[in-house]
Formats: sequence, structure tokens, C-alpha cells
Amino acid sequence: MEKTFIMLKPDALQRDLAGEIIARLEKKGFKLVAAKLMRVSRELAEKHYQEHKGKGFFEPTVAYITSSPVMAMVWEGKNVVAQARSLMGATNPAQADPGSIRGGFAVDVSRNLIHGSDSVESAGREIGLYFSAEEILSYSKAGDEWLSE
Ligand code: IDP
Ligand code: MG
Repeated sequence: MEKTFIMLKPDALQRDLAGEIIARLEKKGFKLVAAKLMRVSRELAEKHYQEHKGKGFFEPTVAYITSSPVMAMVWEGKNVVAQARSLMGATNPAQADPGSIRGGFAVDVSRNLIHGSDSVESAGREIGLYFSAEEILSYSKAGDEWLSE
């Protein structure tokens, strides 16, 4: 089953939105298969955002992500990479659908609450940055057969 890397950024935890955001992913029908509350080091943040190195927002984004604890998670489900991005909304909350997480709970691109992998390939890379293989669980849930055939 497809997996994606999701991170609740420091503002999500500081603003008490962790439960609300996790609930949306749960209610959608995705399965949480790994989670840890952690402080991201500068070294890890630079690896995470390596594709943006050299851009103007790189340094502020690394500072933001390392400023306070985050919750790193792996979620599993059918087309979860694209569907989680859809639940998150556009990168800039000002342009995000108001029903989305970023559109509903954030106002500025520099504090957009949540990270989600942008492709299956990125998901594999990002999951590997934050989790070891043993930390990713495989289990069935009672409602699995009611989510897809
Ligand atoms: P994404 O998080 O929707 O994939 P990316 O373009 O990959 O968006 O940018 C990574 C992160 O960098 C964003 O989520 C946001 O935290 C930050 N960021 C992107 N563009 C800007 C900007 O123009 N100003 C400030 N921060 C930005
Ligand atoms: Mg991105």
C-alpha cells in the first residue's frame, strides 16, 4: 500500500492543531503507521529541504522547522501521497481551498502547518530520513474492507 511522509510543523503543535489535523487524516480513511514527536536538527532540516537550497525561503524555512518540536508521521492508504496533498491544500494558505487544512487554519506561507510528500519518490526519500524500517508498522484495521474493494 502507498505511504507518505507527513509532518506537523512547529506551528501546528504550538497552536494546538495536532489533534484536528490528525483527525482529518484518520476520518479520510488513511492509516497511521509511524509517528514520533521530535526536534528536527539543522542537518536533518537541510536534507529535508535540499531541493530548495539556494532559494530565498530556504534559510527561514529551516529556521521555522527547527524552532520547536514537530510530529513526524507516516500515513498509508490508496493514492495517499496525492490525496494527503489535497487535504493539506496549496502551499500558500492564502490561496488554499478554505476547506483544506492550510486554507482553513493558516494565513501565511511561512507558517503553513503541515508538510506532505509531493510524489511517491519523495515519500520514500523523506520516510527514510525520519524513520528506520522497524519503526514503520504493518497492521490491519477492522474497517479496512469498508474503505476500498
Ligand atoms: P510544499 O510544502 O507545499 O511542498 P514547497 O514549495 O515544497 O511547498 O516549499 C516547502 C516549504 O517552504 C513550504 O511548505 C513553506 O513552509 C516554505 N515556503 C515555500 N515558499 C515560501 C515562501 O515564498 N515564503 C516563505 N516560506 C515558503
Ligand atoms: Mg514540497
